[in-house]
Amino acid sequence: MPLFPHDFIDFIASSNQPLIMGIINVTPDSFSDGGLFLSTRKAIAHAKNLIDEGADILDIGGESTRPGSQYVNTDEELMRVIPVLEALADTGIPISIDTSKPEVMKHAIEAGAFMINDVNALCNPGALEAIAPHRHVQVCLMHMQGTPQRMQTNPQYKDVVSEVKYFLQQRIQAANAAGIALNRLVVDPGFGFGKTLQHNLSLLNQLNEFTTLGTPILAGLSRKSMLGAITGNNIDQRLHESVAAALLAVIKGAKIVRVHDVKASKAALAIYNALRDCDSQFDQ
Ligand code: 9MG
Repeated sequence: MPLFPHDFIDFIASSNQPLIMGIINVTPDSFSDGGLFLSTRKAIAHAKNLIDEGADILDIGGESTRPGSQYVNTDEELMRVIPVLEALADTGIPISIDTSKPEVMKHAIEAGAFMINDVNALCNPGALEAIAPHRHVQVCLMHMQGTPQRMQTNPQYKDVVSEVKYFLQQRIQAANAAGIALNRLVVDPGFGFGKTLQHNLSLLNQLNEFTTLGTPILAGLSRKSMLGAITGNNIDQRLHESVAAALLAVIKGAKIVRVHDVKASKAALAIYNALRDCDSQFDQ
């Protein structure tokens, strides 16, 4: 059933099941064989496929944030994401836009985005102000050390869990001070964003530490190099480890998992849901 804008915050808060966010990249990285028109059509077709597979939310991104990726200017990013967002508006599925640029945030919200997924945690000048007036819009504040271009060059922490948590706490406070209420926020420790394998594992293992921040937790582990570092599999062969990681993130407290492989993740989480429901019946 289509959601009305003001229902989205309730939808996230009240869902007693983990939610699956399907990833849609509208970037030349993923569409190396054609121009923007072809990329747009492929992205829309891919999005419809993920909806059929059971995605609860779609996250559309026009600028790659992979380690070493290059900056995309505002006009180019808008040309990539807005047509895809508009084409999906009548599907009723809540759309998140993965961007750190205030101008893209504003246009995306006007075009019907329910959520902004900012890997820069609204740190860019003007980002807090772009979001604050739109009271139906949810925001994901993600932690990153450094920038995508250089973040994997020797990341350092004394205590990764406390430092990431402290950063997210500060960003929650900044958002609240700008008029963005706590119920509009989601936090994400940013797996792979300026972190070694050991840092990522500590964050996953202690993900439930982040529940005390008072917001839902989003986790994105799908196909990431930390998984390949453990199994030795290439990026296009990381289905099994991605599903395992999504399931573990949920067990450790994630409410939303950001994934490429919706169908497989959905099946794994169905087992989790069945077990959790059986326990709650048992408890009564
Ligand atoms: C855009 N993007 C890539 N990886 C991500 C992750 O782990 N979390 C969030 N929120 N966004 C991500």
